[in-house]
Amino acid sequence: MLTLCGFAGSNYYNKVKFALLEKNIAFTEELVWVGQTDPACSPLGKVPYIKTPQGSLCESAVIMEFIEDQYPQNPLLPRDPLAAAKVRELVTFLELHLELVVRNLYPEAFFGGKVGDSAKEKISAQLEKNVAAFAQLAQFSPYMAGDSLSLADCAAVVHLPLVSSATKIIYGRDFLADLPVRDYLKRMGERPALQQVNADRKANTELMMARMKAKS
Ligand SMILES: N[C@@H](CCC(=O)N[C@@H](CS)C(=O)NCC(=O)O)C(=O)O
Repeated sequence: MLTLCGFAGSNYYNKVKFALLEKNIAFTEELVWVGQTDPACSPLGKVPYIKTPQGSLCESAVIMEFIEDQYPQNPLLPRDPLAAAKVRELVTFLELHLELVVRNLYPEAFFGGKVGDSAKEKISAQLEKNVAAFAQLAQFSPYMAGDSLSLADCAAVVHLPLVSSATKIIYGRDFLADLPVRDYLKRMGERPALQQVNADRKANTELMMARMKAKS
């Protein structure tokens, strides 16, 4: 049996969890907060990581590829190599060019910290450019990479809401407003797997905030 380790407030944790649920793979969850990770499983102390009877794995993109290879049912990658690479291309844009950029705003957007004005300007310019590039690749028809659910949707459903909410909070404008993201997320929100992920995320986020408050 596979164990998913981390916490349900984490977007990268939820990407893996959504894939496991959609693929109907049996798994258990182990609640591990940042600071409590097992260094043998996650040398950088990040979540998620997984434990399998054969060994552990960290880095969500690597975990997703392993899951696809190990459990071929309900595939999240097309068989055609170029189509599969187009899915990975979208995941790279979602993570490297959107989420990792907008992540620099989280301290102020969500955790009561402060981000400097010059950093905000830099992030805004970078996001502007990266969102326009992402818009050229994303299909929303009805899924991120076309007519079937893929790894790109697993990434999109967890990262896009953060891009929208962080930019709205910091700049007063949703940088994804011109893309059909709201309709897409509404459609995806009809899936039981995403309903479960989101319900668990809300409960865990409250727990995380209470923990942070108790520590400060
Ligand atoms: N590249 C990593 C990113 C994971 C990540 O950033 N996780 C966050 C939680 S959402 C974390 O563990 N942060 C703690 C840290 O970076 O020390 C992945 O895809 O798994």
